[in-house]
This record gives sequence, C-alpha cells and structure tokens, in this order.
Amino acid sequence: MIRLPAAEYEFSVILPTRNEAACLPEVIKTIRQTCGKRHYEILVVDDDSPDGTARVAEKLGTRVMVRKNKRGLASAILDGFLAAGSENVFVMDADGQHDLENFEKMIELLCSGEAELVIGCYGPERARSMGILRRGISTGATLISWPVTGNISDPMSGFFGVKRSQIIQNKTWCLRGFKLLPEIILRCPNLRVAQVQVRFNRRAGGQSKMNLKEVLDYLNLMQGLYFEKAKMMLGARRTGKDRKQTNTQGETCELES
Ligand SMILES: Nc1nc2c(ncn2[C@@H]2O[C@H](COP(=O)(O)OP(=O)(O)OP(=O)(O)O)[C@@H](O)[C@H]2O)c(=O)[nH]1
Ligand SMILES: [Mg+2]
Repeated sequence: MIRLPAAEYEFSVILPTRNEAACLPEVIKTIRQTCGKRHYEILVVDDDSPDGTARVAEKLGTRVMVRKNKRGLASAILDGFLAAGSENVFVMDADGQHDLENFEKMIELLCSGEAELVIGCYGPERARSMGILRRGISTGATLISWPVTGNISDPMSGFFGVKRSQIIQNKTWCLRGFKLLPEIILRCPNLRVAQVQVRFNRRAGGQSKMNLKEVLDYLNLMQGLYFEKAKMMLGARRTGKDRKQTNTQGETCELES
C-alpha cells in the first residue's frame, strides 16, 4: 500500500463503501459543496463492490482504494487511515445519512487542535428513522458499549474525525465487525474529545449492510474490549514492541509501523 506523507492535505475524508454506487455521487457533491476551496482529499475505500462503486468514485475524481481480498467496515476504515494524506482524518458513511450541516464546525475543532477526536452525535430523528428492530439493536449496542466508552453520548457513530497519528501509533486492533469508534475510544483514552450534534438523514439509496453477522461480530468485539478494559483497569496492560492484544477468538491485527 502506498502511504502518502500525512501532512499533504488540511484534512482527509474517508468514505468506506460496499455497493454504494447509487449514493456516492450525491454524497461527494455535498462534501465538495460544504468544503469549498479547502485543501482536502476524499478517499473512497471500496471492498471490490460488484455494483461498480469504485468506477463511479474514479469518475468523480476521488482517490480510490479497492480492497480485493479483504472485507469489513472497521478494517476498511483502518486501511483508509494508513493511506490518508493528512493528520486530520474524518470518516463518514457513503449513503448520505450523515448530514454535513455541522461538518464545518467539526473540521475547525479537529484541524485547530482544539479536539483530537470529534464525534458527530445523532439527534433523536435517527431513532425515528429506524424500524423497531433496528432501533432496538442500535440502543442495545450503545448500552453495551458504555462500560468501555464512558460518557460519550453516541459511541456507535460512524461520523467522526481523529488525529491520524493517534491511530497509527496504536499497533494493535481487534478489527472485528462494523464499529471502529468504541475501539478508538478505548485504545486512545487520553484524547481531547468534542461531540457535535449532527442530523441524520434517510439512506439516499442502496441498502444497509447491517445484518445478523454484524451484530454477532459486534458482540464478539465488545467481549474483547471488555476484557481489554478490565486489563487496563487492573494496570496489567502489557507494554513493549512485541505487545499483542487478542480478541476473544485469539486473533490479532498489527499495523505496519
Ligand atoms: N469498505 C467497506 N465498507 C462498508 C462495509 N460494510 C459497510 N460499509 C460502508 O459503511 C457505511 C455504513 O454502512 P451502512 O450499511 O449504511 O450501516 P449503518 O449506517 O450503520 O446502518 P443503517 O443505519 O442501517 O444504514 C456505508 O458507506 C457502507 O457502504 C464493508 O464491509 N466494507
Ligand atoms: Mg447507513
């Protein structure tokens, strides 16, 4: 993977995609309208979507990373961080659900250094936009994460910005399932955090990728993070170059340095 110097842009926007060809043009147009003449990049991290998402992204003139042999939202985001050409990196969904009304504010907070982690927190309209089952899953997932994520109001958010160096310097990630933010909050505990309310729109097209497997992966991830949190609280965190942290299936993922 080619890694650009992390200071090339004021900020990077990572859009993880799996079959989002229908939504991507509008999402990219909105980002461009919102960001105006700022010096930034959009990086689409696509898991070889059969609907031609990568081709659409290329036509729109964004950077595109196609992952042929890998799948998974959390790992796609991590690969985006590795490839990003800025220290200030934002992640958002490519389905139009994240309203960019307050994105400018999030950019200012992260780029000025006032915050090192900026989280777009959804308002009550998100719950109203979901069916009962999806709402139950979302509420349950948030409740389960709180022992790990503390007083963050929306640790399940897929819209956030964080200093790239904080992610890169942490060598080990569970990378299971759909959600990366709870793991960032746990593994980077000393960040200055800002929470910004964002509106939540209906999906602009395509289909949600949330399914039973993602729910089970999430439970597996949380089990691993609980274990990690307990170790941290007991002060038993191992240190050193060869440190490895395992999830409940004994898997590890180590970032290249
Ligand atoms: N690269 C990559 N992107 C993914 C994968 N799964 C989901 N995504 C993308 O991640 C973003 C969020 O996925 P969604 O299916 O909208 O999930 P969600 O917003 O949490 O769930 P809904 O509220 O039901 O839409 C979208 O841009 C997806 O295309 C994956 O396995 N790989
Ligand atoms: Mg979505």
